[in-house]
Amino acid sequence: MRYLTAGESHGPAQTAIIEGLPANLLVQNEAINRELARRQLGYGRGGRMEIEKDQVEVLAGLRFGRTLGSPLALRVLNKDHENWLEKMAPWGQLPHSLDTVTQPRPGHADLSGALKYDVYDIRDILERASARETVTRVAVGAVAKELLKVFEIQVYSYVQAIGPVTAQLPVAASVVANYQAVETSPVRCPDPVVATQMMLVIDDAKAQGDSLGGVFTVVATGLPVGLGSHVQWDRKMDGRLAAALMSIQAIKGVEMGDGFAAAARPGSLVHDEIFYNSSTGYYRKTNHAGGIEGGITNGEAVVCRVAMKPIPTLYKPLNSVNMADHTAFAATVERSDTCAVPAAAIVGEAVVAWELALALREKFAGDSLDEMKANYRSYMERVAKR
Ligand code: EPS
Repeated sequence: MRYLTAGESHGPAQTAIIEGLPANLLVQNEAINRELARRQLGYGRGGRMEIEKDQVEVLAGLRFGRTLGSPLALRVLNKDHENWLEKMAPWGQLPHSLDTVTQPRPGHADLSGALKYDVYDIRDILERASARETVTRVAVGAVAKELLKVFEIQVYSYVQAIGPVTAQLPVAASVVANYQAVETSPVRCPDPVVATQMMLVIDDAKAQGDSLGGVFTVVATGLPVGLGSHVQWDRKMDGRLAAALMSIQAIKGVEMGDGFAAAARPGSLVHDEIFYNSSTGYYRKTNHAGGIEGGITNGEAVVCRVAMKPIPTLYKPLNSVNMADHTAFAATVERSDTCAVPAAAIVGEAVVAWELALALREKFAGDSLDEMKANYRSYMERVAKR
């Protein structure tokens, strides 16, 4: 199973093609749109989210809400495109040379991209580098979630830190047990007192023309033992999840389970002891490993913690150099998000859902959903007897 996305931030649409889904998977329009709406929420977004009301269109691969086994083609229109018809036209030319972007913003793909792709107008780079692309990742992730749900696998996310404000949260299993508190929080933080502090620092940053990053956690529950493999570097589940999460715009760090904190503790306090119960089989009382040992899921919840840098499009000027004449200037912009950590958490869910669905397809294969389910059942019966 694989997917590709295409789309520029102010172009006509964001598009994706998913290939390799089993036939007969039910995919609800509402399920995808619900995920798209969750991505649009979050305290600290800018003016663009007032314009967009993301809704998916299916162009191929579904009949009457069921997959055909053929490529699934998805499209989400960029409403803002109508304000960019001339500047983002596929044919013709830029109407005013003054519209050429030659001032790279620090922290963006602007400068490196313009040099690498040998383009004069930085817009050729920034349009695709934009986090608008995460719309399609969430749509693809929503389809992956529909597949995971058949196998009772759920994916959650919550925000632990925004800028300097960090919540002291219980273990992931406890947070997802009380998930309503996350879903109703404007910053996806289950502690309402800390959530208020987070909103205050976002307000402060906005007033100062600055931006804020943060830390979010993605949790997947209900996983079978045995997704991913120890046998080859590129099959390790933790490596694949880390790569997927790092591929999200502005992500700078990923931890599995206790991550960096485990490096400071002795092994006796890090490794999860193994127990057995004749009705439920092998289990652990702790989950420091974050659900993955040796690159293989161990049946516990998968827990990934992810660090997002502050968005680099700032109202506050930062020094840069004009590529047209090498003169120094202070970069300023007119529109940006102050903080997009809650939205990034939803994107994190989506890419984790995709990687887990991919690993599930590799393990249980099958051209139809029933064939995949039969493979899953026979494996689970065998595992239960060990
Ligand atoms: C983004 C800049 C902003 C964000 C955008 C990502 O857009 P604009 O330049 O149009 O103001 O709103 O995010 C989205 C459009 C979105 O759907 O998340 C950037 O430069 O990455």
